[in-house]
Amino acid sequence: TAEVMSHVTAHFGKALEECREESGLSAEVLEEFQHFWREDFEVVHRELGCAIICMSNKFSLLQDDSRMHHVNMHDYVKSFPNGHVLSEKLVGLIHNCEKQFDSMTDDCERVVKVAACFKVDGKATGIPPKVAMIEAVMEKY
Ligand code: BOM
Repeated sequence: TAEVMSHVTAHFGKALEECREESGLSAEVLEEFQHFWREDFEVVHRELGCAIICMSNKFSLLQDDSRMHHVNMHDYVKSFPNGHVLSEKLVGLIHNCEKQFDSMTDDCERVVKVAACFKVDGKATGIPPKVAMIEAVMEKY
């Protein structure tokens, strides 16, 4: 599933540049989206949450309340090679994280918490791709 996740990340990450201005996420914090998965990258900046919302909206992955759109996320992940082996697991992981931070009213702050939770919980299920795996598939998207 790290292999599948490398495709999802490569594709999703292409939307970062379109979202940089409106999210205010500086290149000093995160230069390329695939570095999200680096062990030493801390998922803490509010601007990263704003960027993830903006990027997700490019692919209709969120509902109006900035929570995950389960059906669209499932279909999005399934659209990648072997995506069906990851789609349900990913939706479950993200939803479980959303529930933990549901009381947060600032959408950007909440989404960066959900993303950090997803990164931690994903480790237990072998989801995190190596940056080199993502780079290997970048050219496909
Ligand atoms: O409640 C908000 C839901 C936000 C969903 C996105 C969380 C994970 C984003 C961080 C990692 C992304 C890597 C690939 C794209 C997955 C959709």
